[in-house]
Amino acid sequence: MSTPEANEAAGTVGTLVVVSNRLPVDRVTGDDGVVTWRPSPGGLVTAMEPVVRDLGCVWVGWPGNVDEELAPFNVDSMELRPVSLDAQDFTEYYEGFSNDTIWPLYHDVISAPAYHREWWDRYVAVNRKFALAAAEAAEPGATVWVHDYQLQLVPAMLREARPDLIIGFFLHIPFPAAGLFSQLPWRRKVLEGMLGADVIGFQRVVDAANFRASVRRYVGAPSSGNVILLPERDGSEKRRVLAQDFPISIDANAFQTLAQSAKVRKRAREIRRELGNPKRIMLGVDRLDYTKGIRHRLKAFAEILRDGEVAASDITLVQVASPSRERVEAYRQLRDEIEITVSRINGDHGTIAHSPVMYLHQGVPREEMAALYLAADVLVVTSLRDGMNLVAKEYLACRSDEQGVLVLSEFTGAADELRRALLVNPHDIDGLKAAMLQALRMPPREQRQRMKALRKVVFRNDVARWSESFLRAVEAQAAQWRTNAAETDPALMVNDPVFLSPGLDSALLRLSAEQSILVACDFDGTLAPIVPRPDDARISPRAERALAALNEAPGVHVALISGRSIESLSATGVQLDEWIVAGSHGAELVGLPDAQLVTGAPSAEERGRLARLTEVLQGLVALTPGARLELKPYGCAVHVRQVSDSVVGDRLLAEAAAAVADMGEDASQIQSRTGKRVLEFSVRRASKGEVLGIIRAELPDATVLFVGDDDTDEEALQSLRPGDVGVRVGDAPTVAEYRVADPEAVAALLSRLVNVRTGHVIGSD
Ligand code: GDG
Repeated sequence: MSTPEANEAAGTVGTLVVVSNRLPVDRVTGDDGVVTWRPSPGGLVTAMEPVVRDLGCVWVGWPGNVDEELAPFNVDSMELRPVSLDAQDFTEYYEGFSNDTIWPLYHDVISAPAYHREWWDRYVAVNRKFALAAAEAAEPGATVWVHDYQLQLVPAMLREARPDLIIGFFLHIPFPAAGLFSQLPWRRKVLEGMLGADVIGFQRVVDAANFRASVRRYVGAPSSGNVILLPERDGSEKRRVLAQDFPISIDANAFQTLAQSAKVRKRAREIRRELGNPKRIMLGVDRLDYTKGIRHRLKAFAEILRDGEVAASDITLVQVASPSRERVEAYRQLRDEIEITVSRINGDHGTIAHSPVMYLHQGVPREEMAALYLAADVLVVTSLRDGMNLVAKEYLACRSDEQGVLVLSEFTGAADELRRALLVNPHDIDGLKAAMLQALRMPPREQRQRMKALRKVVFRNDVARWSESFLRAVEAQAAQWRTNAAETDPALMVNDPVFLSPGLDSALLRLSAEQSILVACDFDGTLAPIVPRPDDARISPRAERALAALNEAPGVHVALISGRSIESLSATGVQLDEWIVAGSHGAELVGLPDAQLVTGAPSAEERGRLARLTEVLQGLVALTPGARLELKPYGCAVHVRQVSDSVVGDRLLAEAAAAVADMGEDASQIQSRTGKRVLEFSVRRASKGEVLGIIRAELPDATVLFVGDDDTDEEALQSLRPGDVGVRVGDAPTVAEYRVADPEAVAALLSRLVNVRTGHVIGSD
């Protein structure tokens, strides 16, 4: 059971209740007839297991056999509450409406969805059964986390039965575009069912956006950023629902540890040997499902062999296809087609000693999976549509040797994060063949570079972070609901003392719905109010909290781009560890996701020039009381803010400029920049615009918000592209489209972005 401490850490009240179609366990009957339960395979279970292991929970679900009434029982830290389904429930609710209506419809109608009214009726009835079981299991005020497409009506039913509960709903599969969703005869009822939740989580930004668009169209509820405002209906209160992406992940450390164990490593070597030591092993692991693109993969593989690009004797494609939904017609047909294709490939290209495709229509134990991941030179994921695809992430987590190549369909949720994989459109068989060949021939060095970057993503966004951010969002949303904040229009939701112009506010709303966002801010005068002594500058606490919340949000990166050196930024006490930080106007750069680009120390030539520059300026500055020379890794800055007579200060700046211009050959290599009461010289050419370009090259899909107050920020503002949002602080001339008055307004702006992106409120200090 959950401990109060653990629940408090997750922000939940009482014991967490998880509701999913299947209980996360399979029955095992021993030779002696004794029944035990073991965790079952599958995406949802793999993802939730580590969460539940740490927190404990009550789990409501179907145990897997029809017509069976079971009393609640415990497995490890879970109290399992079985929901019983009869044969007709199974046929109509599970195989029918869930897997033959919703599943194909939500996966872009790869297979035609069937619409039957009796299936729908049964879906409603079974959803009610689950809702009642959850209502019975939940303590007062508890958090209930409902999962997936089989239970879309449960949130509203549960809210009706137990208005005291806090409800989260997570959809593991894609949510289709409004044009497709509109086919569903019960579309409004399904939307209203999901809207019973306080937070609705999706895998991708586009899924959440599709959902909000359908809600707008069929429920008539507008949204502001990620927040949907439900109208009053039948005397019910106005409510706000957060519909946002929370990309799921895996317990990366657990997979890594498993793959590093001596037993699994030995087994990986054995697998290679048992396959006859082929030069290359390619692996596919999927539930046998038409969404996974297994046919496309086999077709491309067969053509590679046919074309003689790879000798059949040099390669084995291991295809694990775990049995799934075997009574649904589309799945039966698929199995037949795949098995015919596999035999054909082996018949055409195999020998007595070697079959190029090793096909396993069976579930394999987790250890064996890890060994397969380790043995595989290439993992191929060719889904035609996939909510996330955990297999891709598991492969990466296992490869601590930094070898192996991931070929990944761009139609998976995972492709949004795993940009350094070889991304493919599986419908384009020539493109897929080319990517497979590139993967098979990739030099170890490039494998390492890509694998390193990809593993960083998986380890950073692991499943603990996923569940934590989801549960935190549910809690935050419910807290506001309880304090009646729901009475307020979302556009005015944060009762902020600072007023943002309507134009800027809509730009933030638009930005908040982008897939990937880079929030880049200058420091002094933007995040930190200008103070007489630069050493005393401090980031405004509200801005810092807002940036931390943005950095935590999926798909958002935070960068600080300052004229200060990184050392001097650190000395102000701002926490830089988690952010991308460009110091000295971009001459220094750390924290990029790829971690390749960290600027090196100054060269000998730069050091010599810097010494000469410092000497010239020190002499001048010493003569003017109040003036200060700031030493930086790549230059120095003459500050005159504290020179009491501004004429004297200006004169010093002019003299400094003239003295540097007189430095002979060095002069042409020194870059100067004018700031607010400061003149800065640098021996390495850099600019905020250039460094913003370097950062965004690493985050090619990101839409940028840049905020700065200084003339040096104009270079960055000038480099913005259509769709980006540029904000200048203060009233100096600017190319930026928007303005705010001061750092307090910047903090309000960032808080607004947090609010519309995540639903969290960052109050004013
Ligand atoms: C749904 C969404 C989303 C599979 N065969 C065996 C086995 N597995 C494990 C894999 C992986 C999981 O099952 C499959 O997860 P996927 O994400 O690849 O796909 P779905 O089952 O379709 O899952 C999907 C997911 O939910 C989570 O939200 O990513 O998009 O469709 O963990 O390792 N595990 C073992 N033996 C097998 O034979 N031990």
